[in-house]
Amino acid sequence: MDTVFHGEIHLRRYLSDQGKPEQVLPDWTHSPERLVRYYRNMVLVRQLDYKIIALQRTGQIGTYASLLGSEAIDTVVGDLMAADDVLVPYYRNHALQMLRGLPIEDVLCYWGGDERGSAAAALGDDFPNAVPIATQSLHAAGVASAFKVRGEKRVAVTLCGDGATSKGDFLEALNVAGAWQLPVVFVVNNNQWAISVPRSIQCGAQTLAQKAFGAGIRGEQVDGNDVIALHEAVSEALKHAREGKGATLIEAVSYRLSDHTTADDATRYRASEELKAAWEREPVKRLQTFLHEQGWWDERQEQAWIEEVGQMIQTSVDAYLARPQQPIEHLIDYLYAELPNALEEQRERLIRNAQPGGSRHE
Ligand SMILES: Cc1ncc(C[n+]2csc(CCOP(=O)(O)OP(=O)(O)O)c2C)c(N)n1
Ligand SMILES: [Mg+2]
Repeated sequence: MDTVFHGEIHLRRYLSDQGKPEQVLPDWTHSPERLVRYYRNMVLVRQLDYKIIALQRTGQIGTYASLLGSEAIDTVVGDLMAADDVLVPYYRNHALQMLRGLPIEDVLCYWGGDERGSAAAALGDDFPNAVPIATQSLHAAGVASAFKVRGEKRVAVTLCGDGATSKGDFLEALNVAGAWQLPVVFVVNNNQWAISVPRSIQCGAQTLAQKAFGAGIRGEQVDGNDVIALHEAVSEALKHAREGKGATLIEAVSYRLSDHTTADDATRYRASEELKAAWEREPVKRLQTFLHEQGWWDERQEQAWIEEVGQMIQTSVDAYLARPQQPIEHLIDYLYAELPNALEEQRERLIRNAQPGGSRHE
């Protein structure tokens, strides 16, 4: 019998759980600039995450999906994408959107149920968050098709969760990306949980990266808590796509350190030992330890940075809270370019019935 297909999935990893190099590091890590930038961004978005949860708990923002545990993935992808690439995110990518230029105030608006957060001018050609699982994978394939047809050297980058890879939309997107050699990068944030469903019962495959094989595109696994490994994998995937060689699927193995959202209580279905073990390999501490060993981190700088980002976040929170309430018709205004008649009637009714002075987050 002849072997007609041979495939292997590699796991890319440079830093151990404790932040120690496990193999020869790439040259760019020999100077601090980029690594320190990665670290500072991860500290910023983690501080923001804590703040948003506090806002939700005090009724000042809506249901929120924490980014805790995915700081490294968003930071590296956001840093490496070119300005004119297009990001097609899911609901756990606000750190990445911020790196692409979305002001914190608009991030807060989105989670506060204010449509203006998704319509922000700063998004440029980037898409707003997708909440319907895996639909964004197809949108990204569509964007990449347009780039290909127009002969533009741009890349569509899309992210989704482990659970999303079980959806038909995701597999269809991979398929067309392979069939048409599209300039698209699929990044799967495998945080081990799809709400209360663990990775082990979501799919029979050993890795999610191997789903790339069925579509004829590149696929690899990377330690999603290791910025160096992520940097290498994402750079290669972007380069491959930009050179017209086609798509890549990167499975970034991470862990959801938070509840699914603020509407969830993970203690009801997840063992505390598992969470405790995940905190031992989380991305921020791992990079901090590495930087410390290089002499590129100290406690004094850390405190100064935390204070600086704290003020930055507070200024944005103040601006968000001071924003005039969005008009009620915004519920409908962002749905269609041209409103169908039935919605036009509903819109008018909404305006007629609007209570003056209604509270922001009832
Ligand atoms: C089409 C669709 N079905 C179901 C849901 C409800 N839902 C919201 S999040 C989620 C789990 C997603 O898990 P995963 O893809 O692993 O992403 P994570 O939230 O863990 O980052 C589900 C089923 C939805 N939003 N959209
Ligand atoms: Mg998940």
